[in-house]
Amino acid sequence: MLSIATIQRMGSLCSKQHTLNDANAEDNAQAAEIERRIAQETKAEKHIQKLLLLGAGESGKSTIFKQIKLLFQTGFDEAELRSFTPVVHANVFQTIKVLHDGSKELAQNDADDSKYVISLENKEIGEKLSEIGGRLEYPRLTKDLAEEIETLWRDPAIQETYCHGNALQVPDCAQYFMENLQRLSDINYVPTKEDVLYARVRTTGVVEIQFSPVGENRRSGEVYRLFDVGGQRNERRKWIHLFEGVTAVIFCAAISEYDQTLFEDENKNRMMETKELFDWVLRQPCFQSTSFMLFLNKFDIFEKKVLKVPLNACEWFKDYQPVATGKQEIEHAYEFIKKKFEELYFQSTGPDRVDRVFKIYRTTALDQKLVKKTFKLVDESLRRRNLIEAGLL
Ligand SMILES: Nc1nc2c(ncn2[C@@H]2O[C@H](COP(=O)(O)OP(=O)(O)OP(=O)(O)O)[C@@H](O)[C@H]2O)c(=O)[nH]1
Ligand SMILES: [Mg+2]
Repeated sequence: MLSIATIQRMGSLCSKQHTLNDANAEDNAQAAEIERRIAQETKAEKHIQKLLLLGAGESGKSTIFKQIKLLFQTGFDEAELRSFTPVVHANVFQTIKVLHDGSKELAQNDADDSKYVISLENKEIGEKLSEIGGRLEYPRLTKDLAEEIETLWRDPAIQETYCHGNALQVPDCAQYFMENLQRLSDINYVPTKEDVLYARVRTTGVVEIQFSPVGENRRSGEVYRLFDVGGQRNERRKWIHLFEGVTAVIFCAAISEYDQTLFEDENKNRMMETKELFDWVLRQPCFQSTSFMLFLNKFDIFEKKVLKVPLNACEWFKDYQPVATGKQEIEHAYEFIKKKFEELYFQSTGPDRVDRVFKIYRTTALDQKLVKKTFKLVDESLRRRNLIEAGLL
């Protein structure tokens, strides 16, 4: 429907006499403006579906958010890509500090401590980089610093620490950035799309985008408004303000984190925190008829880890029994976790909510094709649900 103001403006436009070129130009500009407004108003009339990304810190919410921006919205222009340079460089300094300080800690605690002792010639570099990594503001990553970081990264003690770093807070982007130090320290460095997806920055507050997943075979799809929030404990009190009128919660659970502890509380296992958080979200009165899309994320890390670290490192998975090796074992372990979440869902879903939609997806948020495919399924499921609610199915 057009607004009265728009119709009035159209009327005055139609009665104009087109004599001069500049008058024509003005008319064209006005017509374009009207078209823009009509498009805007038509869009506003459509029912906008509210989607909420929830989950603990580092579960991958912002990475999914970035992918949606890349897939269905404007993507990142050069200025936006450049704005990630300090984040990428910060991730490099943070990583090397965690590994350096962690190796010292492990060397003290472990009986077989020699494997964590940094070689003599790298000791000084290590102290210097640890000091830089502890600063509030990091310097730009120069070629010289990158070289020193690379030297330390290659030190066997640091490699050993990285392999046993589950008790430390090593970011998941560590290896990727360490393997790209030369490129990242180039004077003309501009982060790539991949760098942006790997970049880790803790979300504080709420961010949102509006988009429509227009597919190849449809001219216009649903309009979604997607909200990303911070998942660490002190961020969660902001969530509640967003709980009204939510079509679907996309809950991210990082399944690779079953042997890790929280960034904000090193005595708490990350998977146990996710379990309690999912349970809490499921029981929220506002979500009585909200759909739940559970993303079992970080599958790429999970499939490598699960063959080395037994699932029962986590209390929730104490009853896990491995059955095979290789790919078969990975599938078995994944299905076990999926079942645990299913059980939790049904335990935490009261009889008054049995008709809400619950779907589980295996995801790797860094994998664009997979995220696209997954979101298509989410979209289909939500559209189907709308038709059922409208009595059309
Ligand atoms: N390998 C791998 N890394 C991932 C995946 N998903 C996210 N990451 C990385 O994990 C880190 C944390 O991801 P974020 O998207 O920032 O996590 P978040 O849930 O938004 O965290 P908060 O904002 O603190 O709540 C980033 O470095 C991501 O690149 C995944 O599926 N696989
Ligand atoms: Mg985030």
